[in-house]
Amino acid sequence: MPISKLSDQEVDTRLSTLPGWKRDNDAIARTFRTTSWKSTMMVVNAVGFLAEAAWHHPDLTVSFNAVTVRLSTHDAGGLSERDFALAARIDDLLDWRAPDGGVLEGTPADPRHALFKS
Ligand code: HBI
Repeated sequence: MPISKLSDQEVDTRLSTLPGWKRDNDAIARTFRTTSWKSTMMVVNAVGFLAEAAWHHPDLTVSFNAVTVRLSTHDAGGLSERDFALAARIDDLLDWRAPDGGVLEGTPADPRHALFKS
C-alpha cells in the first residue's frame, strides 16, 4: 500500500507523543540503554520480531550496552505514519514493567538482573 511522507509539522505533532524519540534528519531515533550484552540482544530480538511482523524495518545500531533504533520509510522518502506506529509499539513493549503487586513479579531487585540502565 502506498504511504505518504509527513510534513515537518505533522512529524513534530507525532513526536510530541513519543518522549524518548528524537528527529534525526529523515528518521526518528531512540536509544535504549541496557545493562549488558544479554539485554542488548533481547532488545534487538524484540524489535526484530515487531519489525518483521509489521513489515517495517528499522536500522539498528548495536553496542555492548545500548541499542539505537532508527525508523524511516524508504518508500515514502522520509517519515510516514508507519514509523510512528512502529515506534509506539516498540515503546509499549520495551517500556513495560511488571506492575507492583501483580501476579508477574518482574526482574528481581538484584542489579545483576536489571535489563535496562536505570
Ligand atoms: N522498512 N523502514 C522501512 N521502510 C520501507 O519503506 C520498507 C520497509 N520494509 C519493507 C518495505 N518497505 C517493503 O514495502 C518494500 O519496499 C520491500
